[in-house]
Amino acid sequence: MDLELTDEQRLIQATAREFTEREIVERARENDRNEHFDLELVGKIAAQGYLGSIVPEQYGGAGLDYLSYGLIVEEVGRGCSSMRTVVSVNTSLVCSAILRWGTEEQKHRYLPKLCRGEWLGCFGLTEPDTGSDAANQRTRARRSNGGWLINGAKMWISLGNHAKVALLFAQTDPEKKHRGLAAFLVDTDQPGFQPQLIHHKLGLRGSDTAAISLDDVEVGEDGLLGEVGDGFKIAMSSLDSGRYSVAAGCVGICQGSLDASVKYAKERVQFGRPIASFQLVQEMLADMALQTDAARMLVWRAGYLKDTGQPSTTETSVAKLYATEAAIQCANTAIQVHGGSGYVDDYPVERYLRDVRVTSLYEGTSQIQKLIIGRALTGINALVPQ
Ligand code: COS
Repeated sequence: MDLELTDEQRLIQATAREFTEREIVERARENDRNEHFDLELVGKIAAQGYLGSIVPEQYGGAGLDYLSYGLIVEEVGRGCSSMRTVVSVNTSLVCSAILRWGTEEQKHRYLPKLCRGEWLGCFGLTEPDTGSDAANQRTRARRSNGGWLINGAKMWISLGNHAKVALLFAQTDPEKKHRGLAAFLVDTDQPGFQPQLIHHKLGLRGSDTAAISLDDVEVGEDGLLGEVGDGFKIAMSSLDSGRYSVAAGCVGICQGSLDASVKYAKERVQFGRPIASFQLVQEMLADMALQTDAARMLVWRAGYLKDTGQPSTTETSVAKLYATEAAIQCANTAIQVHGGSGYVDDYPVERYLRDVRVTSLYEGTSQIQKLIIGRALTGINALVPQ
């Protein structure tokens, strides 16, 4: 694996950094304060090509490699995790699934609009009673009039109130357990699809999160993604991409926490000198730098494996586990460096901490990532009674 970025990747990174500074950083605090899902900003992110960067150009995407996608997500994640969530969900959870499992007709119908941001996509796997045990879907799909009717409920769905297309997972035959699951591309503009905005979140207040009830939601046969029975694999393959994207965003939070802390420590004077000159402060900065580097290298490795077509599920879990936990620690340490100033939103670090807390929960908790890694090491599935 070559650790040197290509000239093109450096340009992509620099462009994403400049765009984030100019457009995203400015608005992140106000959107967080107002719990505002900033559709205008989403439009600008789409215009940059960041909603479909790994989608080939023939389907309206930017046709970039995973490493480049990770560089973009890192920068957006440093600026605003709420906007990073839009990029991750639309690109990794929805577009990557259509790209891998869709028919040509489905790819042409959905991908260009999703890449342009004309439509947003959401990913409906989690339910009120179904989180880590993703195979245990309570939502049901039954055949009706040459199509399908879906009934059930989804929970904690990012973009659920604004998405035009929902990738919904549902059980078609409970006897078959995970092999009965199917994935559907559902038009959200129908009366049976009822999203409700979730308020008062600890973080990601500038993102749109919904609880969705599904009451006889209709979808034609052409909305079935893959075959009946592929649903669980489709969900897992989306999460292979989504976890990578979350991890990359967390590298951005690590870097943002470190940058803010170095700057503040050099400016803040106590005992007659900048606090950056104290060994215990330098120790905090060094710990953050270490975690930032390690998280980034793990993300790059996962990206490299994806770009070279190698299995990457375990390495993606390693990257996601490490980067999310590292980012939580970096954001927390950054507040320690900032002291009282870090406790209010004059500086980005308190938002970093609130925003990052969810990353060790969603797209697979840290405990789930450890079980995936443990299973790869031992060959034993800890979720199945031995
Ligand atoms: N890509 C494609 N297929 C995969 C896969 C992947 N990454 N991981 C597993 N599969 C396949 C397996 O090959 C298996 O296929 P067969 O039916 O042909 O045997 C099938 O899926 C079932 O896999 P497995 O036995 O590993 O499923 P488990 O029930 O043990 O669940 C975990 C595995 C726990 C890892 C899974 O349920 C999970 O990731 N849970 C967390 C869910 C999550 O992240 N939720 C957040 C939603 S988004 S906010």
